[in-house]
Amino acid sequence: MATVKDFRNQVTPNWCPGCGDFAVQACLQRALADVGLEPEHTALISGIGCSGRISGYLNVYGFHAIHGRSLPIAQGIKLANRDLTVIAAGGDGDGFGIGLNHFMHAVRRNMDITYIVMDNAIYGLTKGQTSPTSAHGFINEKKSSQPNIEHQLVPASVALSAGITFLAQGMSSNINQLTRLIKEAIQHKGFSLVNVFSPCVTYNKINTYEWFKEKCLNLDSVAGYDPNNRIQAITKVDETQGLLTGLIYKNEQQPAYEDLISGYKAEPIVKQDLSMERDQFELYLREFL
Ligand SMILES: Cc1ncc(C[n+]2csc(CCOP(=O)(O)OP(=O)(O)O)c2C)c(N)n1
Ligand code: SF4
Repeated sequence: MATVKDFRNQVTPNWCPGCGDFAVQACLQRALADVGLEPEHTALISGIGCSGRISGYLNVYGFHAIHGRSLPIAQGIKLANRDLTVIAAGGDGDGFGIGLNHFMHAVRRNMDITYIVMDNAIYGLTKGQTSPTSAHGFINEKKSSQPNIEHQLVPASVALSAGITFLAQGMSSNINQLTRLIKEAIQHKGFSLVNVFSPCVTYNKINTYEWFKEKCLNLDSVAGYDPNNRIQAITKVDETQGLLTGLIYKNEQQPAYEDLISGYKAEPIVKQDLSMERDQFELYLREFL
């Protein structure tokens, strides 16, 4: 059985010292080992951004996609080989800005993949512009003297309104909770989102580790909170403006997209003879052109 070490590769991440994404990588590696996966049965597809580099840092199949497009690629991979555990990952700009449309459709489609967003409320890679999760009034003094005039998007609200079947939020400074949430997300049969408050220590001097710790309500300590209750989930997200961690909502009754397609015979992609397919394709062309 694979250990945490088996999920590491030799590449040294070039994230800034203290970046929250280090913890996400560590928790993901631990979660993959804990659920009993093997590297060759796992694919990690990431978008563009500092966070998007994560697919190069794990010893699993990796695909560093284009900006905002990790989810369509992840869904294609899952449909092509349902034996793979497919994880998509990226930043808040990647997932909730340019990729928001794909996010909402992936949610309502409910394919069995896990999406991990490293939410630092900023565009880190491009040096600190506001992102969809930057608060109204947010200022990055290095970028602009003007406060953000746009209003913030709350990913958890968007996810719930699109019909998500597994919704969790964690923070980089709480690795036990984050590892547990990633494990549960991977084990969930359907689309799961783990939105992680993962501070950018270089460009975001407002939404720091301390800030998230102080502002976020930890659902683990809320007596009587029932993550199976959608109305409770919507209310809690609304009350806290999305500043909460823990398992927010889970619906195990809805079948995953791929289970609704009849007649699929699971066949690992590696066993397919692609040259045969090419020959057949040539014959097809000769016949019809
Ligand atoms: C189509 C396209 N538009 C814009 C960019 C420039 N760009 C690269 S990363 C990025 C945003 C990164 O922010 P986020 O997704 O939040 O990730 P982070 O770097 O904060 O981890 C942008 C706008 C791009 N690479 N491709
Ligand atoms: S710029 Fe920010 S998000 Fe990017 S690696 Fe550095 S700390 Fe992390």
